[in-house]
Amino acid sequence: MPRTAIVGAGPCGLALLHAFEQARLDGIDVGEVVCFEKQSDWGGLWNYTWRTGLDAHGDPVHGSMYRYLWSNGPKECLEFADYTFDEHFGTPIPSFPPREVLYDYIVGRAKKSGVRESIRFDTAVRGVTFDAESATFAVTTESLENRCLSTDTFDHVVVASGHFSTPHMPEYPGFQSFPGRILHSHDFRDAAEFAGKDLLILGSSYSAEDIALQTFKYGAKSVTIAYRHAPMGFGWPEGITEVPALTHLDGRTAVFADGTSRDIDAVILCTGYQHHFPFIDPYLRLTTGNNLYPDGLYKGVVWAANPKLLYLGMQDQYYTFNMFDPQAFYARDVVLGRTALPDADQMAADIAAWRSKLDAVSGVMEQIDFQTDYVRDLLTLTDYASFDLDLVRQHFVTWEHDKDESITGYRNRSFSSPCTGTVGPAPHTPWWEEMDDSLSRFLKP
Ligand code: FAD
Ligand code: NA7
Repeated sequence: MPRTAIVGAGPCGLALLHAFEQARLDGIDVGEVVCFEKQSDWGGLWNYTWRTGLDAHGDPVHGSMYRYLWSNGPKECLEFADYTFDEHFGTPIPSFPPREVLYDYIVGRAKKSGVRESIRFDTAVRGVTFDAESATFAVTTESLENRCLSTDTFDHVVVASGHFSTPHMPEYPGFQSFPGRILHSHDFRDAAEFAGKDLLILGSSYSAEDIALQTFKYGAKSVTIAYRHAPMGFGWPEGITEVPALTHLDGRTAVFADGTSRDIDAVILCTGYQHHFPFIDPYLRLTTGNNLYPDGLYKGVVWAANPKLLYLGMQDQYYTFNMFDPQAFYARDVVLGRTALPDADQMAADIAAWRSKLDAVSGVMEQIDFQTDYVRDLLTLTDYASFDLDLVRQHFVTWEHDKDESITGYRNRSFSSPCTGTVGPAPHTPWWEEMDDSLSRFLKP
């Protein structure tokens, strides 16, 4: 039976372990499955760390999440179809939970499926090479506790190491001599640090949107967001403004493309992340920017150039856990030979068809439809539990409209579960006034 290595025990790695466990429960011999996780615990990005820079072992810190992070989409749009929020919490909860609540939910399913013993914690994957003769991978890992390297042979490798961890950090003229702090959103932890400050944020996507709101909510004096191509255009509270691209800093003065300028105390680069896989041999390595259908992956999962290598969760994400799950079930079936792959030409044609469909996509609503279609395609290929995908799509559309209506109020809205129909109750405190992001506070009736 096959030996399978999984890199990372975040939501994607845990989804795959769960998928293998479901097959095992059905009496299928899944072979040997080992998940290597460089952190001491599971949950990936949801496993919050105060650390920035290097971790306790001298590796780059994986975590990019920060205090006061509430889900940026409705929880009903990410619900596990085979482990609902109702099952986990035993009572309906509001639609936009803070990080600790979602972490609890992710871990709840992993505990229920009993997959912890398949994970080797504090173990970093340092090398993945393929031997064509034996058609196996040599996976080199480092035990971070004793610094021992060891190499094992596997038939399949599944990369689930995430792609929102290695920052993309552009430099602008004047950064070198700026007297304040310049940091990337990857290193942002506590909004309260910026209380009383005039802040400049670069970028116009999710991190820029949320960190602008967070810092202002927790006391920043002003927040200026400089966009490169187009403003986000939300109805920001007074004190947050969007301006055209930064041209340069002159001392602590930021100068923008329209000739205006502002004095600022700190800069937060919300400029995105790199897909970074230093542990994989270059010819096996996925090379892509952050988009909805990375090139080279059949069904968004199988590395077409060598189908014994698979990647999970490498797409830009509207859908998250309920996309990772069908990906994981599909990956499992490919590994176990329960799903036959077409020949190389057919895989290339399928990838090309999705990529050209993506090229024609314009605007947020079409992006949502594209990813919905992708998830729908995956669901037809797997025995993952069914859920009302059209309702999830509709929720995403409503959510986008809610944000346009009120960027500080959209997290007070309620959505219905695509699995159980349960409607999330309104939160006891409007999000804009809620300062405490703890699980106990959120679940308080
Ligand atoms: P990760 O969560 O990144 O997990 C990857 C795991 O791989 C980590 O545990 C890491 O330690 C491990 N790893 C990496 N390299 C190695 C190695 N060489 N050896 C061993 N282990 C390794 N999604 C939502 O649904 N809702 C949200 O509100 C939301 N907010 C977000 C906010 C921020 C700031 C960020 C950055 C992302 C957010 N996301 C959100 C998206 C997030 O990407 C997914 O929810 C999810 O965490 C992705 O899971 P993953 O398993 O692919 O990757
Ligand atoms: P994204 O969604 O990849 O967005 C990156 C943003 O950074 C995007 O708006 C880019 O501008 C902007 N960018 C990139 N390079 C530059 C430079 N050189 N100057 C100015 N702006 C730049 O990353 P996020 O961190 O926002 O979101 C990632 C995940 O974290 C997401 O899933 C969330 O849930 C949380 P562009 O739009 O291309 O003009």
